[in-house]
This record gives sequence, structure tokens and C-alpha cells, in this order.
Amino acid sequence: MRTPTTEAGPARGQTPRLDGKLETIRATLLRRNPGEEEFHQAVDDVLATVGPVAARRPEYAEAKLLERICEPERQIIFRVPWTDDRGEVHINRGYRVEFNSALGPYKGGLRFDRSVNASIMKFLGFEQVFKNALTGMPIGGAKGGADFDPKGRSDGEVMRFCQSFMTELHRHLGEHTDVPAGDIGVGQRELGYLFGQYKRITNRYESGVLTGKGLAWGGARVRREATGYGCAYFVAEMLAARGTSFDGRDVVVSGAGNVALSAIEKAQQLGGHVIACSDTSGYVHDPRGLDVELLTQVKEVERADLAEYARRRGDGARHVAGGSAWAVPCHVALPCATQNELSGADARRLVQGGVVAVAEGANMPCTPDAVRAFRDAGVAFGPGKAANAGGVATSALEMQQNASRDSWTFEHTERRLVEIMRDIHAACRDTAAEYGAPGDYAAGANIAGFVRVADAMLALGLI
Ligand code: NDP
Ligand code: 2IT
Repeated sequence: MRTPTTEAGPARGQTPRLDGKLETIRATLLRRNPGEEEFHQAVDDVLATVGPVAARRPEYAEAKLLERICEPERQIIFRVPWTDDRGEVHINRGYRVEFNSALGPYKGGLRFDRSVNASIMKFLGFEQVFKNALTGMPIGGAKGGADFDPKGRSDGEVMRFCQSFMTELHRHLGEHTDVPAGDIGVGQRELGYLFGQYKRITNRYESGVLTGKGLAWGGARVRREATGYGCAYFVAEMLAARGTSFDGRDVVVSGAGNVALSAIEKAQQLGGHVIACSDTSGYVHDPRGLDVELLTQVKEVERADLAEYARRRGDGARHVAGGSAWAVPCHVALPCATQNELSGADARRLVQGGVVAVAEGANMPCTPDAVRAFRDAGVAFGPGKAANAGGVATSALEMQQNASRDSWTFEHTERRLVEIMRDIHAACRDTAAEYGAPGDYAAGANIAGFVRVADAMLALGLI
């Protein structure tokens, strides 16, 4: 597959025309965070859209709210030593960026991937602040992880890594302080080892300290499916707003992990015809429609790659090694793999192929140039802060259940998720219209999220 790149161009879909004040904030941020391209990209996306708020709310500028929101409250970087099955010592770097706690305890996932660095942690933490605000739930924003790749590691190695990671991180966590969850490379296996070590060190069965837990040890129904389901529901809302639906539409999804698999399943349930997905080996094109059960077996249970899916599925399913799923024309595109995986060239090709809606299941998967291309073509574009917020929103529902020692049914929880996604869609749509950018969900998401956090920060004084 293609290695994601950062394209030139500061804001997603916006030209870099900032007024003097915003330009000063941006220049200072670039100077103080050198080389952190992903972080700059995420901040630029927000700065490019919040100008109209600054004009209406002068008290924000006086309290330097934008400057404060761009500076994490706390950044923790630590050594994670562990031994592999042969006894060889490895040293990784662990991170937790506690970005903002104005609305609630720090909340956000942990990513274990070779690419993890300070810039990626900060961009993800920054996005999380706005996303979590948009859910309307009492959660602040954070992100963490390590430059450790669980792929190809034995269960024992993954367990020793997780135990070493939590041995340091536990002192910074707590159900009222900081509540991690999963992300790339961190699924239920990793969360289990992390929770076990937290419980052992603290001598507390503190269920609310992590979300995405297994059902047998304090987890909540629907959390596993929530990000992908929520993304599909968000698309359904965008399509309905244009008087149409998933029905009979060709859908392409990138990735084949937690978010992608659930997005595929729900898009199919809503009437979509999902014909391709991808992983780090390339992509699979299956014109009959993807078989989610087989995909789940190959990717989640056997941890194999998509070539294995194509081999077993046979008849017409084709694996393209090293290729990008965006080569397959579709009406609905759901990037659910990683940041900057959908370029401007990909977007233009999708537009030519007739794409009508795009929703980011992943965090910032579309480059600025891609977002611009979708906007120019009038494609309905759901930014990650809104379209993938169903995951963290359902994490907040898991925290509610943990706090009340309750356990809700699948149906009840999914109904709550549907309501939340509907509310997020409406908030983005209405806020965009109110601030002079009708139809621009990205502007709506940034402004609605920013105003909620900014008002809470104002109320809490200069902290
Ligand atoms: P997983 O680790 O479960 O899955 C990631 C998938 O993406 C894997 O199939 C991986 O391939 C594939 N992948 C990674 N990089 C690329 C690439 N460049 N091109 C094609 N495929 C690629 O992670 P998640 O599904 O949890 O996360 C995916 C995205 O969704 C991330 O951006 C994450 O931040 C975001 N997200 C996750 C949430 C969650 O609740 N988990 C919530 C909100 C957003 P392979 O299988 O070969 O490794
Ligand atoms: O990016 C994300 O929103 C997540 N990885 C989920 C965070 C969470 O705390 O559920």
C-alpha cells in the first residue's frame, strides 16, 4: 500500500487566508512546535474555520482561548522497556497527551504503531478535544500510545509490553482523571492486559478507568462496533439531508480493522453495496459485495492479510498487492484506516467516478487537497471529528454504565448511538449555516466543538 504523505497546504479544504490575529497564533504555534506536520495540519484546519466566532465573541480573544486550546494541558513521555520471547531487550517510547479537561476527564484512545511520535499524538489529542465536545458528553480530550508494533508479536510479548507501558502510565490515570481506550493496534487483547496491570498495581477494580473493555470484565455492548456504525449512520444522515440514501449505492471502505469492519457491516445493513476495503498489504475488490463474516475471521481472528480473504472468497474477489482502495469507483467513500491516506489525486479520481458522500471513519484521513477537491465538487463531506465520534460517545456510555454498575442491552445502546449521531449531524449542519458556511460540515464541527470547550474554559477561569 501507499505510504501516507502530508501534502502542502495548511488547512483541510481551505486556502490559508487567515486574518492577522489568527496568523499570529499560527506562526507562534509553528515556531514552538517545529517539525510537527500532522499537529500543524490539524490546528490549521481549525484556525481556517473559527474566524467568524472570533468576530462574534471578543471575550474569547481577550482570554486567549484559541492559544490556550492549542497548548496541551500536560504531555507525558516515558520509556517502555520489555523483553521479547528470546529474552532480547527492547525499548519503546510511550506517550499520553492530556490535551484539555474543561468538559470532563481526559478521554481518548491509545495507539500502538511504529509511526507513533509526538506530532501524531498531539494532532490526535487536539482533534479529540473538539470531537468529544461535539458529542455533548462530559469528556475532555487526550491521546496516547507508543511506537510499538504488535503485528507479528506473540501474545506473551504483547502482554509484557502492555504491562510495562501501564506500569508507568497508571499513575496518570483514573476514572475521574484520564480514561484511555483503543485505537490503531490496541484492541480488546491489549486493553485486557492494560486493565489487568492497572488493577494489579492499584489494587482497585476501577472499571471506569478504561473503555472498550470486554463484556466479561466491565465492557459495554456496542462499544466495539460504535465507531464504524456511527460513521455509517452519519453518512445516512448526510444522504437523507440530500433526499437520498445508501440504497443500491456502491461503497468503498479503507482499512480492515475495528472501525472499517463495523462500517462495512452497518453500510450493508443500511442498503449499501460494499465492494472494496484495504489493509497494509493492499486492497481487495469484491464486486459481489464483501463477506463481513469471512473478513472478520481473516482479519480479527487469524490476523492474516486481505490476500487470504481473496483466496478463500474466490469467484471474482481480487487482491491488489500494494494498491490503494481509492482506485475503485464508488458513490460513498469511507476512509477508515489512518491519517493522510486519501490524497488530492485520489479525491479527484473519486469525484470523476461519481462519489456523492465521503465520511472520515479514521482521524484526518483526507489530506487538505482532498478535502478541497470534495468541497469544490459539492460532495457531502463528514469530517472525522463528527463522523467517527460514535466511538468515543459510546465510550462515555460505557463510563455511565460503569459508574452506575449497570449493563444496557445492545438495542438500547445502539438507539442511544443513533440519537447521538443524529444530534452531531444536526449540530454541524446548523452551526455551519449559522456562521455563513451552509453545507460545510467541517466548519460546523470545528465551530460547534470550539464554542462548547471555549465557554467551559471561560467559566473555569485562567487555568
Ligand atoms: P485497527 O488497528 O483496528 O485497524 C487499522 C486498519 O487500517 C488495519 O486493517 C490496517 O491494516 C489498516 N491500515 C493502516 N494503515 C493503512 C494504510 N495506510 N492503508 C490501508 N490500510 C491501512 O485501528 P482502528 O480501526 O481502531 O482505527 C482506524 C482509524 O480510525 C484510525 O485513524 C483511528 O484513529 C480511528 N478511530 C478509531 C476509533 C476506535 O474506536 N477504534 C474511534 C475513532 C477513530 P493491517 O490490518 O494490515 O494492519
Ligand atoms: O479516536 C478516537 O475517538 C478513539 N480512538 C476512541 C477514543 C475513546 O476514548 O473511545
